[in-house]
Amino acid sequence: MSVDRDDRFMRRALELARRGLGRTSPNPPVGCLLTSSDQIVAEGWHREAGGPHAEVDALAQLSGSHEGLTAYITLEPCNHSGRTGPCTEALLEAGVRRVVVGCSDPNPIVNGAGTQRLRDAGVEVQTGVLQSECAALIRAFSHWIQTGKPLVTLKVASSLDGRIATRSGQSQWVTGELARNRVHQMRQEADAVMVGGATVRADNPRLTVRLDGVEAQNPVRVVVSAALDLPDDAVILAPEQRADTWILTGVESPKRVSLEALGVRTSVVGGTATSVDLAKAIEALGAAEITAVLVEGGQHLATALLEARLVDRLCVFVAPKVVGGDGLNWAGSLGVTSMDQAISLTDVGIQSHGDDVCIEGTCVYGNH
Ligand code: AOF
Ligand code: ZN
Repeated sequence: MSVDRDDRFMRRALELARRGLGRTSPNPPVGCLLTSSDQIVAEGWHREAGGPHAEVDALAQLSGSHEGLTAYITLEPCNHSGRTGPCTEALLEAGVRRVVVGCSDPNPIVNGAGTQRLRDAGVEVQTGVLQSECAALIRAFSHWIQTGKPLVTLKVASSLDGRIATRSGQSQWVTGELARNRVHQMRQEADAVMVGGATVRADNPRLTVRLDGVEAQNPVRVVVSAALDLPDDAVILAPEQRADTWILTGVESPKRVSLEALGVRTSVVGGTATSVDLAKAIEALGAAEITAVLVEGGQHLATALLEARLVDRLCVFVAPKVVGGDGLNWAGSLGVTSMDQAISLTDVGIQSHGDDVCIEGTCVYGNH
């Protein structure tokens, strides 16, 4: 049994799974390939919720009969009937003899039952191959299925000295084109992009995905606004065929009627006339089967989310520029008076995008 071979095939299954990133919610992206005598004979991936799972997609590509099939799957196969039937049965019926799994399914109704079913049927099952890569790919799904809330990633584009704009609010552009392309990819992989009303007023962002050569799948554009005082000509309020806008506010307001008349969804999630209860806002997104939220600022929303400990992942793009003390900081006061109260990151990854650097990781909140 070759570890190299299993890693190599699982790496390919991961590539297949990535094709579904940002398109499968509330299901996880999953890839599957089938081999016979160490030759790939079929490949599949999960394309959208309600559609065939990766295993069934791969089995549908099989032609002719093959001896001793092995399946490489990034996620433990399901053993339940949901929108589709159990993958374990489909694999058994096709005569698969060996199953190599990346990570287990955190869905409480699967969670080990899939691999157990296969073992009980006499299939050789190997688990944990490229486990951390496979688990990282479904990070948002894992979070949502276990908590009911979306994974919240705060993205910041900042200068070396932590500034996101000049004093007048001018922010185009802090980072370079390659970093901005990466942000478009992050939007593509998210179910929702979230900003505060202040960012809509200051930047008038489109919040859509613009990537060369990629058919964009736009996330829902979520605006958190207590006052609902968004300019009538804001781009995100204009009808846009391929991107929905959803405005979350704190209390009932007559302004909702005119916003809804523009074709925009609005919801009262709780809070006051001057501030939206962000924990409730995040819960509302989770209830709408949004598993991954990308927060794109600005300072007010970022600070409020950090204060409420609602940011799960932080992703800071740092440009080699110094704006100085006149510029706007990306985080306002968090009441930190000693270092053990600071927010730190674990599981840190660092990538370069041209001259910019991206530092990302999982937030660990300090002793407060
Ligand atoms: C797999 N292969 O490709 C995926 C799985 O409602 P359903 O039938 O689509 O089932 C959704 C659940 O199935 C989802 O919550 C997760 O536990 C699992 N996803 N399982 O065997 C796949 N996408
Ligand atoms: Zn399945």
